[in-house]
Amino acid sequence: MSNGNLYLGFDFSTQQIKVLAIDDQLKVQYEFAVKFDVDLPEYKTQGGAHISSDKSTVTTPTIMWVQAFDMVLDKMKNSDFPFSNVAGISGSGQQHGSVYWKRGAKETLQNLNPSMTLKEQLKNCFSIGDSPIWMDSSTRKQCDDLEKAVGGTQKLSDITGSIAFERFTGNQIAKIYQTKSTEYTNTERISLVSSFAASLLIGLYAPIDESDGSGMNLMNIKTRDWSEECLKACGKDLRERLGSIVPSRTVVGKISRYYVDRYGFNIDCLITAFTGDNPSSLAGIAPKQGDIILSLGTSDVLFLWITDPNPGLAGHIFVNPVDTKAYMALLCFKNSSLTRERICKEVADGSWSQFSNSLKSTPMGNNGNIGIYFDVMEIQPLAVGVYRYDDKGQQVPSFDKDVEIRAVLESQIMARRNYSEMLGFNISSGTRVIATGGASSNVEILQVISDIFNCNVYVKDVVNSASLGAAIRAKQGCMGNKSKFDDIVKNIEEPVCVAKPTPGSDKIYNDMCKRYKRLEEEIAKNFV
Ligand code: ADP
Ligand code: XUL
Repeated sequence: MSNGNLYLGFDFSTQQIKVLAIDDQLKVQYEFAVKFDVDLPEYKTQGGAHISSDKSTVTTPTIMWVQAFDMVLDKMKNSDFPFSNVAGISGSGQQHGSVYWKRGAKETLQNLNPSMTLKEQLKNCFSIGDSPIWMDSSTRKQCDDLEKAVGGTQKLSDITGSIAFERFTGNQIAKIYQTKSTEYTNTERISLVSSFAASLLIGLYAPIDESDGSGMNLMNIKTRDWSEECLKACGKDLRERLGSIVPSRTVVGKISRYYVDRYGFNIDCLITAFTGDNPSSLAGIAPKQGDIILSLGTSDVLFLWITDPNPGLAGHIFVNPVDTKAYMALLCFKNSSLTRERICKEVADGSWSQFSNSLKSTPMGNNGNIGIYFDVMEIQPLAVGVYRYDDKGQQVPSFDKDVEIRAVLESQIMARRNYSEMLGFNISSGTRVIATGGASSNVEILQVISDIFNCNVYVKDVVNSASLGAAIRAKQGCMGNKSKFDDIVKNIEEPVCVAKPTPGSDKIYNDMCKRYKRLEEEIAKNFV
């Protein structure tokens, strides 16, 4: 146990609230969690959410988050957690979700009584009791309206970093404005899940940070202010309801007296703006400028640290949470591990070592064979189906087992590279790909990634990267504006290099990536 400073990182995620405490060396000292389905069964959530019968409307009771926050703090108290050692706190929240504070709630938030729980005091403070969350997909109409209002799909992406997505907050707010006008009129502040959680801690409405603010289809990612056109398209007097936007490393206040009196926090404990869980994960992995993070979990997610973004129709551009001048891009691919797993089952008896042996026994470029496997509708491109082409570009019904295995991996990784480049990422020989998640344990897969990206691949094992990132950002907040993120994380465990490009790989894959792109474009034409 440490007697020195501690920094807390909360993660308000879909299924639970997690918190971890790190010391000045960024070593994790404590961890606590409250799981919504298990610890708060009275709300009858499934995976932390209520899903409508047609599956399109997905919400979470706002007050459940408040009660879970009471519970996690009580758990810490019952474990004699040294609250007085906490110098700083930050956090992350599932992105896009929104909270609607009722007129008068500010007053309650400012005058919290330490002898009562937050839940008891805030139960009547929300004008909309059920917060829409990122899994919601009920706002197609509002998305279309927004794109039209600003002059088209690409125009919206140029302004906000993303085309209109159903889960993005502006579209969710527009739906509430249109369908629940009394409640909307009664709302004095709209928070994101992240800024809502920070508000609980400072006892005031916390501003939205630039990075999570980028996931709303409302913020201009260049000026980092609300876009007047987008605001106008989504609701009346929205600017006043959203409050200001601040750089992600801003200290938004000191901890509210409530926590000092009730739990023994230090009165000088600083709260740094909370951000989205994906930006926070970027901070937790602590990359260097120019790194690519490739998370190979259920879905493959790419995080890119970029300086010169090129927002398009695919992916999202967010403001970078740790480097105020930079950006991060996020790309999520649906046909990832589960598709690899299916092929592994079908042609390699479900054995990853057989899968790896096939990769070793086939040449880079797969003798010109390319297979595209979209078992489910892909996000980019919007397309579904399985397509195989031989070296002459002729479609063929099947491949040999070893060719099939190399084909699924090569096409997936070529897509990851192509879309990174399309978003403005410049892959150079010094670029590092940092792989995390389940499939990053497979060295042969990492070798293919190294060959296709033509750069070294590293692995880093970070559990809870979002809450770790939050705790690191809490320290960053305490170190003041002049401190550099790189200095703060300089002693953190470095990723380990596990694969280097095979000589000659660039020649093969530069051409093959272009060929793959053309094939993908052809296929996608059938789905417009
Ligand atoms: P999530 O965090 O999304 O639940 P994980 O990061 O735990 O997912 O990754 C799970 C995936 O990792 C599985 O779907 C599986 O396909 C893949 N995986 C696990 N081990 C290997 C391996 N040795 N080779 C390739 N893929 C693997
Ligand atoms: C990102 C997204 C999810 C949520 C949930 O755009 O919708 O990753 O942040 O954690």
